[in-house]
Amino acid sequence: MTLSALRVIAVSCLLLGCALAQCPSGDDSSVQGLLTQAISKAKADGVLGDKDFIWGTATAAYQVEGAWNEGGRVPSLWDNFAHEGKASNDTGDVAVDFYHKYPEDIQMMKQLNFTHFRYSISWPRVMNGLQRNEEGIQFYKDLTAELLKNNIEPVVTLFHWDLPDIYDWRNESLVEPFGQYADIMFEALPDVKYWLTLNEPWVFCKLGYQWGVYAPGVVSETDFLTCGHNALKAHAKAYSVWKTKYQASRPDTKVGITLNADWRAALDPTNPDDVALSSKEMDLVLGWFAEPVYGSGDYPQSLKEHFAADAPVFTEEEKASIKGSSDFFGLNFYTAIYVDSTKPYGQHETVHRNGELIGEETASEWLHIVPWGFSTMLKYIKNVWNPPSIIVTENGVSDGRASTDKETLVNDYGRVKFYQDYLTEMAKAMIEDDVPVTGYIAWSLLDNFEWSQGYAERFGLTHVDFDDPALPRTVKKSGEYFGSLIPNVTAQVEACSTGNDSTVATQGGDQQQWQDDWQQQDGGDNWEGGDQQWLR
Ligand code: GBH
Repeated sequence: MTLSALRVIAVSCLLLGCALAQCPSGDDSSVQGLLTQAISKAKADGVLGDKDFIWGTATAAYQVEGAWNEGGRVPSLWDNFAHEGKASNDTGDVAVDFYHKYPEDIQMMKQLNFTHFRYSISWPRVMNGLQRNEEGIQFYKDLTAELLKNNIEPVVTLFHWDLPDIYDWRNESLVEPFGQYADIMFEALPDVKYWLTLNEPWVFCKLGYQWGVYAPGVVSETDFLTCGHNALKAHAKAYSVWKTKYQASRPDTKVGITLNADWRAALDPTNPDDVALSSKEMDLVLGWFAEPVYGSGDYPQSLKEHFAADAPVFTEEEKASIKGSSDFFGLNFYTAIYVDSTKPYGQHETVHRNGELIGEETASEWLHIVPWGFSTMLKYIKNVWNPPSIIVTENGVSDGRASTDKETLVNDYGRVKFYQDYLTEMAKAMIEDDVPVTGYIAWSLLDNFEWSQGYAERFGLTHVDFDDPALPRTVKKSGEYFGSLIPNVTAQVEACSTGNDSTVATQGGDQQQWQDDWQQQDGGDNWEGGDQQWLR
């Protein structure tokens, strides 16, 4: 390094704070060090191809857009459900007004150094029945153009639960219209490199058509199976439209589906019945959709046996169209639960083992912090389906119940620790078990409409003040954390591949610095297992 280069570094370090980006040694166990090793390995193994690792944040149309009756948008099932007071008496009518504020939000993503942004298209905004709504289509063209102008790549979901209210997932007649809708959007957005057809069919089918806690609020013993069946057909339809009309001219673009599941762990790993039941539960949750798409083209055997005569049946032609209909494995991962076979079926899930919680509580009743569940899930997916790549399309944690004070919510060191611990597990699965993760997308960019919980649970990397009609955004500590992590890891990966160390000016340091900050803030509280009540 020349003397003048050293001077530049010294000066910028004084002004901005800096880190010397070096290729970490194999025993560097910091989050940055592990991520660098993991991503460097994915590069060397050819898993990433000629692409860089995806670092993104996510939102979904109904949770952020608002403008529910503007620009020719027609009602969705969620508008109706919320207007009936079924979402904790909140609605997405205004949400966080992303419809009008997206240019400002894109500047924020850019400032936080994200390379990708996952958004969803509101079907009822772009189509009124089978009619195109040009104003709605234009909105997504503008949004996409603004992202690209700022060097942020869109990852676009076609369906994140806001079904036009003329449709019903129990009726196969929506499969064709979904294909037409997909066709219109593929055509309208030629620069999009990543498409997701459906977000979490398990959730919108089970919660919408069995338990009735999500729109359309149907309570039934079997309708969720019909929903899932049509969801798989609709997904396959969109994928086949893609393949026949667009794939040849856009060879660089990938299309897939994204699935969720909580990891199911045997309550007593030495009890074969607990082990067998947890594996069956994985089939019923993740295998229900993953086995048709990434495996045999058909439902898992255990699902067919479990539902017997109620299990829907695919034709051979349908199986052939569903099998292989996703270019990558999209995974939304949050938490884990235990399975206790000594309890009656249906009451066999528990979060306690010997009186101890599986993980720390959060503002969401269902979400306990279980970092080891993440690596376990990633390894499971690799072992069972061996996909060419896995994109983590959502991962995040909620607060907002224990405190509603803005200062407290913005200083979300508990969320910083959540991300550090989950990212550590992801990196380890990539390094030690060759799990081919090619991207990680945090849920969510913004505090937003959390479905049946309304605005009470906050998942954002940025705070939204819902009491101020202007809905101002404030970056939280967790947002800042990504803002420094992403360029640091990217520079280190670069240093590993070229053998040249480089210096990057950063806003913050590695894990130790965040721990020190938190301890100062919290009056010397303990980073590991301290009093984190305020996180909830
Ligand atoms: C994601 O689902 C969604 O894609 C996203 O829109 C959402 O904001 C995010 O999670 C955070 O929740 O208590 O029985 O009603 C994650 C999986 C499964 C989590 C259903 C919430 C509710 C269970 N979701 N679960 S229940």
